[in-house]
Amino acid sequence: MNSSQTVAQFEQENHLRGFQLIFDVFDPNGDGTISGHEYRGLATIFNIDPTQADEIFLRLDLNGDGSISREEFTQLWINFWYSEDEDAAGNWMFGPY
Ligand SMILES: [Ca+2]
Ligand SMILES: [Ca+2]
Repeated sequence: MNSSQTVAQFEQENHLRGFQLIFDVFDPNGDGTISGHEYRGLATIFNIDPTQADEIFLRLDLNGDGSISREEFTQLWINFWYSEDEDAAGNWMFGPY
C-alpha cells in the first residue's frame, strides 16, 4: 500500500461518514427511506423550489418506486463525489448547481 492509497481511503471513509449523517437528515422519520414528502421538506434548506424538488426527486429515485432507499442514496452519494458526468443523478442531490 502506498501513501496516496491511504489518503484516498481516508477521504472515502470521511465521505461515507458524511453520507450517514446526511441520510439521517434527509430521513427525519427514520424509516430508512427518503419519501418525496421528506425530500420536499428538506429541499427548502438547500433553497430548492418545491416544484423543482419534485422533479429532482424523480431523478434521484433511481428505480422509480417513490422513495429513495439507503442503497439508492449510497449510489447517488458516490455519483456526487466521484462522477465526472455532470448529468449524473447524484449531482442533482442538492439542487441544480
Ligand atoms: Ca423516511
Ligand atoms: Ca427508489
